[in-house]
Amino acid sequence: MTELLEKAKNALKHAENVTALTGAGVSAESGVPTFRGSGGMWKNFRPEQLAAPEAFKKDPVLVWEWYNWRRELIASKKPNSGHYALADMEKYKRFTLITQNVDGLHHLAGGKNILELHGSIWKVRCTRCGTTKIDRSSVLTVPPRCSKCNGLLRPDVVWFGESLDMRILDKSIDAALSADVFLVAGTSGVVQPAASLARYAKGSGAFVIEVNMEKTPISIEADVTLIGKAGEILPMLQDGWIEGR
Ligand code: BJW
Ligand code: ZN
Repeated sequence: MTELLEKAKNALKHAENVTALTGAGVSAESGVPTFRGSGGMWKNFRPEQLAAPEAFKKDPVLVWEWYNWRRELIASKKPNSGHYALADMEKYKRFTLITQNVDGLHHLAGGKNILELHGSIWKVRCTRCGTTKIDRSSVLTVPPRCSKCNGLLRPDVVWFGESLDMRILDKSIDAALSADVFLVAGTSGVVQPAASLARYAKGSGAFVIEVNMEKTPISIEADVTLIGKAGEILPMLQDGWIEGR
């Protein structure tokens, strides 16, 4: 582990351009449940059953109840040392943070150049007129309606089978392709197209560092996989980019 950690720190030290991709594991130590694994269930529903347009069409109240539960839970959580370590990188490197997380905790930690690949749980979008707005109230009347056209509002997040925002995806691909170091933390690496970004980065010559509690499909691409908690390992890597300033 020490040798791998030193290798990763050395790559960060010499990098000019760093891109990170984060997933739910980075927020796990803040108390936000991950999607897959033991903590991912809500009232016997798997996230895949609710984070889907078909589920919303069939039962918008049920889907909104799940989102309300998550909004309330996330509102009570704070960024952890992993979020803060990543926010610190912006001071030293050309840095892009791509996150699959919708919780907003990277912003709360002070991060600025953030691409929210799967949207934000704090934004709502009208299914009729398309208006989007930020709504941080922890409990919305279920199901909420648009103040302009009375259409049904939905969370402004990306569900399974839906296209990602192409501007954000294009910027993410550019950031992956231009990175000297691509740092992947806390993602199971099973959801596309996010999971392919490490491969794009690797293909264009980046040194790929993975931080996770276990090996994932991304480990094949990774030059170094550091097994452990993001909230512990990311601050350890911090010396690498600070030394390289
Ligand atoms: C720790 C830790 C600690 C724990 N420290 N680590 C190509 C092949 C096959 C399928 C597809 C494909 N292209 C597209 C698809 C279909 C689909 C897909 O990927 N399916 C696969 C699951 C098979 N993708 C899509 O539908 C995407 N759309 C798309 O591509 O559009 C074009 C298209 C349309 C139609 C057909 C084909 C293409 C959209 C995907 C949207 C994902 N949405 C969600 C919900 C967001 C909203 C919400 O939050 O409510 O995004 S699903 C959920 O998974 C969420 C997450 O962002 C995403 C990824 O999860 P993540 O972050 O990796 O979390 P976990 O829980 O999986 O993993 C946590 C990890 O942390 C674990 O590894 C732990 O070990 C680790 N960990 N504690 C460090 N302390
Ligand atoms: Zn509307």
